[in-house]
Amino acid sequence: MSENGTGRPAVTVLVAVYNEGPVIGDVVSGALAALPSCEVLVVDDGSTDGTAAVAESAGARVMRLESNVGKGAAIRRGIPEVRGEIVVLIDGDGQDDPAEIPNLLEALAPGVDLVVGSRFKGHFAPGAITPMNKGGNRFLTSVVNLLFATELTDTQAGFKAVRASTLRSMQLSANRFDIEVDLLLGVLRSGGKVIEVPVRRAPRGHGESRLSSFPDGARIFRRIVARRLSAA
Ligand SMILES: Nc1nc2c(ncn2[C@@H]2O[C@H](COP(=O)(O)OP(=O)(O)O)[C@@H](O)[C@H]2O)c(=O)[nH]1
Ligand SMILES: [Mg+2]
Repeated sequence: MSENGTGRPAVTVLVAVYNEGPVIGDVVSGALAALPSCEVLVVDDGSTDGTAAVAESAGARVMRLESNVGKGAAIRRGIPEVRGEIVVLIDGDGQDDPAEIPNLLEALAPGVDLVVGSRFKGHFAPGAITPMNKGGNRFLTSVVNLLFATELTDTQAGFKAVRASTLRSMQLSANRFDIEVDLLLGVLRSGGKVIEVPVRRAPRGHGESRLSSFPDGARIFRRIVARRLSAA
């Protein structure tokens, strides 16, 4: 997908990161290799390990937040700044493969409002997720399917494609990892169509997941139930 004649990129790849210095460069350059005309916007959430400088030298536009606000809050801060008409959300820790970005974009056909990269339809490489988090994801996905009459396989995936206009029309409020269901259920609640495409999930190349199974799982569960009640 190329520029759209306005000098603006058609696609913005939006990456919210915290302390991913050793790998963010590969994510940015991988996105630019997969889609040379895209803009990569990195929201650096108060990192202390040089993430912002690495992202910038790999070709990203970097928005720096003074202090750590959480993944959801960082994505929400980035949304007004995206210049593309389509936004690809991808994790900045190297677990998602930027080479798969074109697959997500291709699936964002007319009539489709949100494309989710499903690791359950695709593949988790060994060590890509803990058994606890995998079980938690399956449970939370069953709750969504039950409450929203969907047949989804992966409600916690961060790899997504969505139009900027859709993002801007939603009232997102999640600060942490509950941003994934905030966005997904926001689209479903407004009658939008969500489809999943298979993606591969790699293990983390450095550091550890910042998702805490119980507090974050409980926060996500509460948000799903609250969304269902407010939709009723
Ligand atoms: N902006 C921001 N991003 C974060 C924060 N914590 C994690 N992330 C990013 O969110 C993505 C997924 O985080 P991670 O801890 O690996 O969770 P997991 O992949 O679900 O186990 C990565 O790109 C992280 O850099 C945070 O506090 N703020
Ligand atoms: Mg991760």
